[in-house]
Amino acid sequence: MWIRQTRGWSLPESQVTDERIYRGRRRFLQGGAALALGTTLAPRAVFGKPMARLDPLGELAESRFSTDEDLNSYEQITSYNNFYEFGTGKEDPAARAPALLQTEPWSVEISGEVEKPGKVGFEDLLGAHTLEERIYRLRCVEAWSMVVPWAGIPLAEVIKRFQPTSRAKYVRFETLHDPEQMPAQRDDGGGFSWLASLEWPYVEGLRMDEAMNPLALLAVGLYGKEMPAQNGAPIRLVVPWKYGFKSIKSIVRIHFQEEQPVNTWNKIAPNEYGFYANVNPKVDHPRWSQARERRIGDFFKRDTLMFNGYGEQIAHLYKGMDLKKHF
Ligand SMILES: Nc1nc2c(c(=O)[nH]1)N[C@H]1C(S)=C(S)[C@@H](COP(=O)(O)O)O[C@H]1N2
Ligand SMILES: [Mo]
Repeated sequence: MWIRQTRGWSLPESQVTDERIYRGRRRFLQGGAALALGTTLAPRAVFGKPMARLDPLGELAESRFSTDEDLNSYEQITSYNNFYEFGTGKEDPAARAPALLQTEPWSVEISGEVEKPGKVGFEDLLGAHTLEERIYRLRCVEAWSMVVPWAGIPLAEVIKRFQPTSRAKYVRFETLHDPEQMPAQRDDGGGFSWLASLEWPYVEGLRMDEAMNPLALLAVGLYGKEMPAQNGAPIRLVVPWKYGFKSIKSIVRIHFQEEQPVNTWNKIAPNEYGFYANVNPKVDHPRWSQARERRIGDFFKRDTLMFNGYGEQIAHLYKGMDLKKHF
């Protein structure tokens, strides 16, 4: 698949990448050396596709937005997923997506209120930008969380290239719709009957100023490698101050429009999932509390932070808004 550069801290295929080694490697490289790390550890199999088969991304720029909290392991991040196109179980995406999802070739359609609409190949979409590492907290609306070292490009930079018009007030994103690749989109819901009744594709949206905030990321990898299928290969959104369902996977369309988009979960259950979906410990889900969360791998729960801890960067976007109403 696409490889930008293979300098920096890219590793031999056989290098295992768990949290400890990944951190160690980053420190090591900051010290100036770049090669000759041990290769004696066996590659870690991640269900369908061993991570060793995913290409390294090359050098990534560091970001001031990264947290220094402990990372979740590669295995945790790639084996406990929500990607309903492949089933509703947390293990379903890892078990099914790597074999089914075809990410090559891939293109993204830019449409609606933009000066430069058109179909853009994946490599062209990325071509001009420097990949950054962004270590973000991810807080699912189901009250679990992880810390993930994403690799990607700021959404704002991509949006600017296509020159939205003054009528572009919102951005709508769509996931691939292909029942051959995504079992839940088949007539029988791929064995999950209630999924058959959903309207595909999965849709998400952001207000334009949210999309232009520097925290919003188009991610193409994690742990320094290409995006695993189950995490939304080859390109997905990451909006760290919002519940995980806003971070739409495997994007094939970015559409600019004047009206607020209707996002998939809002359509399914409008009283449970709003458009904004900002992480907010004070606004409970109708069926459970959002005050606390379980970090995957932890035994004890921890307090959930307002805006998932990103208020300094984004709280101003919601000044004067009633966050209980615009949940
Ligand atoms: N297309 C699509 N995108 C999706 C989902 C989905 O089911 N389909 N699930 C969302 C939810 S609920 C969460 S919590 C995150 C999970 O991302 P991860 O599996 O990479 O941790 O993806 C989001 N993006
Ligand atoms: Mo989620």
